[in-house]
Amino acid sequence: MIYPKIISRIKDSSSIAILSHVAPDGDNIGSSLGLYNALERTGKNVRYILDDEVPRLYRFLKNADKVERPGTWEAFDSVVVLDCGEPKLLGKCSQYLENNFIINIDHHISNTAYGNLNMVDANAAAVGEMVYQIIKIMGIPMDQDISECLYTSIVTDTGQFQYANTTSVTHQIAGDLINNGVSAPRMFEQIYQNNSKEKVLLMKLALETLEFYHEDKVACIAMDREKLDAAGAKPEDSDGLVNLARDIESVEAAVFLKELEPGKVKVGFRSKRFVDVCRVAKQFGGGGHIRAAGCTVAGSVDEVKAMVIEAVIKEFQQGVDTI
Ligand SMILES: [Mn+2]
Repeated sequence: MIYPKIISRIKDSSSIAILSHVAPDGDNIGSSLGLYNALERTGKNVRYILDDEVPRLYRFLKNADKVERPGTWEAFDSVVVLDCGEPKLLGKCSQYLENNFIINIDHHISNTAYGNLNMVDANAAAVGEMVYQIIKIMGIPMDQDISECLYTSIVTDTGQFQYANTTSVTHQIAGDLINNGVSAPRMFEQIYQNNSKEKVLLMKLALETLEFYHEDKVACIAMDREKLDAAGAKPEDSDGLVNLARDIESVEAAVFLKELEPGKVKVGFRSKRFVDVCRVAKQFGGGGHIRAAGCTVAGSVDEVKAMVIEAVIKEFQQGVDTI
């Protein structure tokens, strides 16, 4: 059990930096701001440093405007890294891992245990669940602001409570957060009924690229720079597009390709019941979860597509039905 060591280290630290990965998602922002708000209430000198912008959908969370961009290296009593499988995903914030005490709190099965203290629980639905436990054990009151942050973390990383990572504990925590002031309908409206026009246009262009493989069990969406630019979309607007391919009756595994720049393609994988997409992503230097993973691959969109689709189809022979 690593919790007690982490809790005493946090208690003994007066200056604390919270870091998480670039291309931030709801779990990353929600768990980081949840911990930030909790530690701020205890009077600690806490900073949340992120090498990216807070996506528009999450800016309603308390103190989202306090998120700082990385500058030059600084010393902290502790650096808490949340929801981040490996240091390279921190972008310029990886510099703060040098000569600082690192507390690594994560739920990615591919986590490389790069911290001085590591709390990696691949069964946690979201890092927000782990931060919830830490805040509870520290005895910090779970107010509405903290609760909204943690609820955002949990509702986004469970796909609105639909994935197999959602346990009775997940629902119990969500229930407690509602008891502490979260309005679930308000959160859903804020996060899921709030798409920009550009994002919906991007969905339309994405569906034009939809292709099927392996007797329609694999579906793929591929966005080159031309399409991404035509929609006028922000980088975060492609979050969730992979679900358009996954949520098709015949499909077990979905692949989403996004051209970051010529010769560099970001790939997202999702599966439903038996294909281990984390194993696929690892073959290309990435990682993640069994049902949701990603990697960044060198090559043209068409070259990368051919490679990753072949790898996904091979993985079908290994799969064991888990539902
Ligand atoms: Mn997460």
